[in-house]
Amino acid sequence: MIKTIPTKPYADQKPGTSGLRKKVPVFQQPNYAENFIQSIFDSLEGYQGKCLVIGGDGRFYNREVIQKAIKMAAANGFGKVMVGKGGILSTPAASNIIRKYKAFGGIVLSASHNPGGPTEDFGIKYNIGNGGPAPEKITDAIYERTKVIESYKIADFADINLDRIGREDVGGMIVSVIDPVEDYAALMEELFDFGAIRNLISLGFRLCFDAMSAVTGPYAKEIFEIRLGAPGGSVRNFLPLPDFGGHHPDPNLVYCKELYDEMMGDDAPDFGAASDGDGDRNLIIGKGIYVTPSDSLAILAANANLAPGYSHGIAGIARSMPTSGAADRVAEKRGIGIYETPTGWKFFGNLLDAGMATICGEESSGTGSNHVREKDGLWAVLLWLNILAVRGESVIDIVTQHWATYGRNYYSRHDYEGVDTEAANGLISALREKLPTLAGTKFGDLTVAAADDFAYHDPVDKSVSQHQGIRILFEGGSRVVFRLSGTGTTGATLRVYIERYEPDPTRHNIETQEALADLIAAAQDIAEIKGRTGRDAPTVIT
Ligand code: VG1
Ligand code: CO
Repeated sequence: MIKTIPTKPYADQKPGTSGLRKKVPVFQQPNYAENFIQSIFDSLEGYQGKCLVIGGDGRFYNREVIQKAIKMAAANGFGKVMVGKGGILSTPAASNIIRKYKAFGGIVLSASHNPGGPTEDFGIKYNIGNGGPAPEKITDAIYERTKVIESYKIADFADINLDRIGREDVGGMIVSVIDPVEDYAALMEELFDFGAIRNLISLGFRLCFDAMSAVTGPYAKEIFEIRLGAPGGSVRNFLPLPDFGGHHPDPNLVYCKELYDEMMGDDAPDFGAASDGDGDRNLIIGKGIYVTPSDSLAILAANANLAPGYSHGIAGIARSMPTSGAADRVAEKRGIGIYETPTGWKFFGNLLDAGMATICGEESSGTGSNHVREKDGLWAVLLWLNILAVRGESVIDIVTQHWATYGRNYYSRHDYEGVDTEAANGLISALREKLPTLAGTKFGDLTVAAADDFAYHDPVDKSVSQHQGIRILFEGGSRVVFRLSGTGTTGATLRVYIERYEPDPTRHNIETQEALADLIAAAQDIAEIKGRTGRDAPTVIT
């Protein structure tokens, strides 16, 4: 039986960088999740009888919303739902399932790198048939719909048993509960030389992967310990917990400090890695060296041909605007395309679909390729392992050789989290006002060459996205970028991205913050960070 339930719009359902993210209690308001899900369906056309993929990162409230989404999919006329066992599907695995089984689209329940639990974060994101996050045209339509929604449709049947793999017919719609890991692991075996990696590990190479009590645990156990033969215990915190064990599942140097310290110690394993809440981010640390995500993107792109999935080379590289230009130098040398997009994976979809880019990346620890349409944490780890196995060198050697060949892009991001929203907006608008007068201005020894508010012109669908970050470019190629986060749920987060290019190999061993000190000071001055936010120092430095 299908019920039509009257509802009232909520004014705050605008999707951000990656779907709608709010605190759990916000989602628990009457009809809040239902309104958003119905608005998704109302913004789509042609899904009658088709398949919808549903899964999430296992965080608190995941199962409840999955049950709602299944019943609403049935009421709205989907023919089939594929859902991960236990409600689990990592973001890249969901993308793979959508593509592999030619589903109409998918609903991914995650707040990614944000904490989970009864008072923490939850999120809902819609992915289209190519497996990627819905483009802005669709997310804008969803938002418009949420503002006027009057009712939603839901079918009246008992909850699905999410813990048993199998198929159920629920009043005309098939619900298929699938193994969340199997298809993903098979795809990884196609792309990478598992034999070579297994061999490396059998020769004593030690790897350590921290799943941060989030979604990658079951994937990493299966892939690293079972298929690649890493000793038991190589994968840590492998049990997905609804509150991630109280940790912040963001794989950066602050929240993975323990792993970092271990990797810098005398008895460090050869390779350390971690992923985030929903499995699309990666942290790579070699023995004695942290690999900046922007460098990792460049190194993976430069060496991808060593993995079977990319042995014919790559067509092009795409990076988000705030990501360092390290990848640009690889593209230039190889004579392949390089694309600069706004922050957020949804902007890569068109380039990947058009075959213009093969590898994409963001400074925020996101790297991926055309194998799915999301960034993919374990993919990045496996590509690193494949490269290490073929080259037979250490991470630190590979990175330093890369710098010697291409030069080094010193890079850091400073985040000011939980800043007063008005103060943050004021800071950005003041910067915007200053833009026309900045060129030629001096900050210490630095002279501003150009300054703008980044706008992206999508070369495929010709859409334009404005206001994607304030860029201050200095003479000599250094730059600072300012933007506000679109994934946070408490106040505002100011992100300051700082970059300097250094071609001289004798100057490649400076501590990053020191190498960037004058730019950091200039960023302070230009944006009046302290005066406007009251903050002396960033909350997170990556
Ligand atoms: C952040 C990152 C961005 C990433 C997004 C989603 O967005 O900067 O690069 O694509 O998170 O990542 P923002 O708007 O907060 O800067 V995930 O792993 O949270 O889905
Ligand atoms: Co994520």
